[in-house]
Amino acid sequence: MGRLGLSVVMCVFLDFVGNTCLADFVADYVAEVTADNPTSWWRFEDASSAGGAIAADSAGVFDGTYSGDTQLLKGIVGQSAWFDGNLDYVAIGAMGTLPAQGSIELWLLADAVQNYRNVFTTGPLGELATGNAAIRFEEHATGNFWLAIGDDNGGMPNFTTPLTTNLMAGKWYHVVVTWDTVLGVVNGYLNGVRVIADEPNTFWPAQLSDVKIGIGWAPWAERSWLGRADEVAIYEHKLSHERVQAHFDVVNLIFADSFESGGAPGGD
Ligand SMILES: [Ca+2]
Ligand SMILES: [Ca+2]
Repeated sequence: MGRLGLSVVMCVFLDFVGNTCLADFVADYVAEVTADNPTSWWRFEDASSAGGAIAADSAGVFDGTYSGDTQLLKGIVGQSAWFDGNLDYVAIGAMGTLPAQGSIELWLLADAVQNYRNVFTTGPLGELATGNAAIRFEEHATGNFWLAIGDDNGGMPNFTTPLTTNLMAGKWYHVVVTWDTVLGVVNGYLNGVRVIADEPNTFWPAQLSDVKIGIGWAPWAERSWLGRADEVAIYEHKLSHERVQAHFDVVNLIFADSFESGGAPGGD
């Protein structure tokens, strides 16, 4: 067992005897995200997801609603939302005009890596007509996990450069996308590493028209996320690489041994 592994054991032990080690980790993560002033932040620390319960926006006014049979399970920071791959999602709704610059951050875990599952969208479930009028995250069975950004007419020329070509089931990943409609570029980060670097983009949705966590593009089972999402945040500015790294590092400090094999720990 390496030094970091030992520190995790000590952390759990200290937590067991009443020390605040794990609580400190959560507080540290909250502090790092709060320092960047998110517009909205869905943490899934809610008491229940049953019967259309509220998914609280910890930073703003856009509380969501748990839909389908979305469950609350162990997350990367506290609880996460778990989606069964069959029309579960958290409905946020309209959030207004797409900011000229912004960021979307989330942690995800796929139970299986399969075609077309979307973990997040800013737009409608409109299939070819309007399903692309969004910023979306989609996985394919090849292991590709990438962004689709389209305009209000449903135009979406290509997926971005993949955030990873080897998405693995049962691993947590930290994902951040930043956009700049003035410069016409997208940046993407996976586990703190910038993997999409100033990629040109000219297709943008005008609105954050129908934000949802756990589904995208179409109201179909195959477009539904199978796995977890946690700590989903939207910012009306671009997170710098340094700030993305700072958010990731809080978790990496605790779970570094597991990240070395390609991702953070699996679920419970
Ligand atoms: Ca959480
Ligand atoms: Ca379901």
